[in-house]
Amino acid sequence: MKTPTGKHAVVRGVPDTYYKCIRTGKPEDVPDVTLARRQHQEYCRTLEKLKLELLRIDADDAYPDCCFVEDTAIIVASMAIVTRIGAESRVGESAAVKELLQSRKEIVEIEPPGTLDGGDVLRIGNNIYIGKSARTNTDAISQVKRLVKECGFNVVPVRLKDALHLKSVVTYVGDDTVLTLPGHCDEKCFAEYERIRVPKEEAYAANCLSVNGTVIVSDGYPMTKRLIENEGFRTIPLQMSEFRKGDGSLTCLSIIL
Ligand code: CIR
Repeated sequence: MKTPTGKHAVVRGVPDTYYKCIRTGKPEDVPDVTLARRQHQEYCRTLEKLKLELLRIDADDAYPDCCFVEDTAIIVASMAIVTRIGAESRVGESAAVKELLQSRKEIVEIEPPGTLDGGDVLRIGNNIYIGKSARTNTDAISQVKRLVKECGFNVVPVRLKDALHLKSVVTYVGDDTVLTLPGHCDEKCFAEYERIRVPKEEAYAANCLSVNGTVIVSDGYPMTKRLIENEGFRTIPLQMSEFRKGDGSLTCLSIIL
């Protein structure tokens, strides 16, 4: 299978309240909203350079985490599965995304007691890997299984250890190759793919965004960048410091259609 492709990317602005986002880092590492906006702008520009048309949603100050739009919906064929995010302060973020997607996709929704964050969902061809995390529960995974069965997709639950989301520790690079941070999930789930292992000291680099023939990587992780390039992929590094402070990364900032 070749690298993932897309025509559109849903992105959502960084709210004034972003400094209050959910985060687990050092208390003093408060995200700088102005710098986060600059980094977000560069992210958007890069997606456009990669031939994605942006579908923009305004930031909402009521939701400090709303720029992490990936968590609000997953796209499977003609369907948009609107999630129920597993963090209470974020549940309302999905409404604006649902409104935007309804003219393009058939909308279905995760129902309570299911909770699911898009960051836990990794699609590779017909396989949909879903992390069982503190945010995503087995009820939601069963709902996704039922919803996608008819379209021929196979759902694989993946138990996680010490990771916010599945895509914090495993992402798809393309050409049947995954980027993994060892020790955080059962790697046997991904045995059918080539694996690029991220060195422990570059853990944050395990989240990359591969689209339209290029792999966007976080800047400042030279070993991982080199490992990806050695496999023949073209990379573009982006500064992500302010999203890292908010426990988010490259895939979190868009939904690719
Ligand atoms: C959160 O804890 O929900 C946000 N601060 C970070 C979400 C990152 N999203 C993602 O990895 N898909």
